[in-house]
Amino acid sequence: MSMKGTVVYYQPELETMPREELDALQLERLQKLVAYVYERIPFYRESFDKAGVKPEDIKTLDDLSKFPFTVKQDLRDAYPFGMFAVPRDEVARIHCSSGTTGTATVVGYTAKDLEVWGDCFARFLYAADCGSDAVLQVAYGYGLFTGGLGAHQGGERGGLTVLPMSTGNTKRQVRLMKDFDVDVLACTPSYALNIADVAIEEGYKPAEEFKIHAGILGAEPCSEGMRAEIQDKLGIQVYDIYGLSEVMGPGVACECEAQNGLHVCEDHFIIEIVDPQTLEPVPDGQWGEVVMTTLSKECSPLVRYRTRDISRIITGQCECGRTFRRMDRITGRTDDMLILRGVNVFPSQIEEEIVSFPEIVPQYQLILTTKGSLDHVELQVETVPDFPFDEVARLQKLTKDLKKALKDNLQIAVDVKIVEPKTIERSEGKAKRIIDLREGLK
Ligand code: DLL
Repeated sequence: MSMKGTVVYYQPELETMPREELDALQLERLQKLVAYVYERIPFYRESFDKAGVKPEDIKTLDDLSKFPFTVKQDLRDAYPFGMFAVPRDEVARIHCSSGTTGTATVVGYTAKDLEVWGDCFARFLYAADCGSDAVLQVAYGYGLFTGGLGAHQGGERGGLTVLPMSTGNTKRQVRLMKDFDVDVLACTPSYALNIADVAIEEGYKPAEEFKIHAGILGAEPCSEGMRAEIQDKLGIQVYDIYGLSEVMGPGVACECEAQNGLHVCEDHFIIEIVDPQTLEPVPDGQWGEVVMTTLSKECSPLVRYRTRDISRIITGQCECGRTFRRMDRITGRTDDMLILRGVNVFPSQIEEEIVSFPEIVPQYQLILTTKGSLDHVELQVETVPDFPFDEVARLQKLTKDLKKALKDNLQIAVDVKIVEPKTIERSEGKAKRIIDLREGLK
């Protein structure tokens, strides 16, 4: 189905606001925000005082770069409610990060914060040609993770019919997708592929038989090849959606019908891209670390939060007419970047190579171990179900070709192990691509 020519706005007065007005709105909100956090959150008072900056120093949007960053550890140090700017009785909901890599980070929302969050998500449901008559299947996890409830309230706010599936029970996801004439699916790309595969295994032809036309898929990197595979199998357009719990949850930025970069909801967030080494802002178009400032959050506002995600600003006006600037798809996180014999590589780049082989499915894991004093990487990939696995010569050739592609295109030398279909565990949420068994890192 082609989306060409379809432009649907949910809040047109904001989404297509002339740039000068948007800049003025951002400046006004930023001045208020900086004064608000200085007054209400001891961490910001101390951090601004230490850096020798005062809220009054924000005279233009560029002045933001004089202010200190906030990092994840600052949120951990404030556990549980030290970063809340409102009293507890004004907190309508609390979400947390999983805490698997340390103390959980806690994020609170006032009733107004939840409304804004819903609006941000709803904008992109409309951009994906889903109006109030659409059925939204939410297959992100519900709970402390922001995916499920974030998509849910976006659907409710936009007036859609919401199907709160959460993750798992994949056969049932498929059945209800068909029986309830679902129009749009919200889940991670890896789970969308899993759902598509199960639908096909169950004997359906979802691309032809299902009504669904859109997927709002995010929470993890997804290569263009993987996107194409999901689009083909389900017969949908896939829109990439970005967000993180600390900053709000899903809906900070999302693709429009042009599928060329993710529009940042700039009425509620300021995006900066900084060089991860020097921490200086880089020019538009240059890759670096995404830094986010919230403009309207009441409970958990953030100034210059270092996300660790790598992206860049896409320059120029989008053909859809939205004036919000676009960020490119996230290639990875600074902390997920592998350095293999001096070559920097993100798992998503490896995924791009894998999906170019028709004999291999986009399921893979990178197993990191220690061999002597060196890190060793084994890439495990799986063949398509009808690959003749017992034909040793074909298997050897495939292994060799994949190794060569990785060497030629990414300049990396890794061991490749091709495993039988269905060996690699399927994802229902964020896919686990890296298994780190290196000594000292457990
Ligand atoms: O993943 C929020 C979310 C839910 C976004 C549903 C989109 C859809 P966290 O669990 O805090 O929040 O993880 C945030 O996930 O810093 C990125 O590294 C990664 N991430 C999120 N969206 C994308 C995306 C949610 N579209 C972390 N592409 C972020 C690549 C993404 N990575």
